[in-house]
Amino acid sequence: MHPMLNIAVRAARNAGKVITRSMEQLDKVEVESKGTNDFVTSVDIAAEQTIIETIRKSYPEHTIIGEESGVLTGSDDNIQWIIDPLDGTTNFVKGIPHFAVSIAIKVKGKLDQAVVFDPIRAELFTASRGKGAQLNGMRIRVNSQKELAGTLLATGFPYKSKQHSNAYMAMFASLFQKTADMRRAGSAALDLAYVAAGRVDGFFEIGLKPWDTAAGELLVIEAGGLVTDLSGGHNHTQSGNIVASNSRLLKEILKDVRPHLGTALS
Ligand code: 2AM
Ligand code: CA
Repeated sequence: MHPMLNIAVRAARNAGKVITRSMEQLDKVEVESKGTNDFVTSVDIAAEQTIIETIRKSYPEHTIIGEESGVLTGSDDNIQWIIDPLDGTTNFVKGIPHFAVSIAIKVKGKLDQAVVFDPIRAELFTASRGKGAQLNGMRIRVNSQKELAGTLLATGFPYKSKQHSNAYMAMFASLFQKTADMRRAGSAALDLAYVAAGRVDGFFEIGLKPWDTAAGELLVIEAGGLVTDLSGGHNHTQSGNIVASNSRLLKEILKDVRPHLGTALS
């Protein structure tokens, strides 16, 4: 295993312990509102702190971008760790056991290593640039489904950007007519990991942040899939609007998404 991936896995497992321990005493977890429909808990902060400490022990010079801490610039800005300590915070707060720790490493702006860890199921998704993607050490691949008929797509609702509700619902309605069914499980990092593992055939969502998707994106690419924005371009990290699937099915998904983009989305 790549030495940086090794540390990322250690950091994710350490954060996982913080999260599962707190889950047993959910009544003691402090929940604060960061903004409309946006929560942060004492656990998000503690888990992020654990990850940062684990990284800093081995790589004090690297830059770290965390959902809760923002940018911690190191002396070597060529290597950036992009971390979401608890993806699926709403699930966690409600006691729904579906969330993950997401850690990605970019080298000179390119995704290089990725970990998505589901501490409840002890499922560790990993990817290294050019070396494929794994679930608990076993190679995973995206599905090869070519048409929407019979597919299961994962998605998330734009709950923090409700101005896009109508456009989103129109995309959803159009896709729903053609697919077998949809899943809205509440963790974008796990949705992408599930695309990589072939558990779902594709994923689309509006208004995500870089730490929600960075690790999942490398998982999907290394599992043989493709990640684009809603127009089929490569602006998804900036826009937060994302589609992931195998390349054939992704084109089919875009056909139902594009007519509803309007001017504000891409
Ligand atoms: P979080 O739990 O870390 O906030 C739910 O749809 C998933 O999307 C979660 O992964 C959640 O991450 C993430 N998410 C973050 N911002 C979002 C937004 N503006 N709209 C929808 N989902 C968002
Ligand atoms: Ca997140």
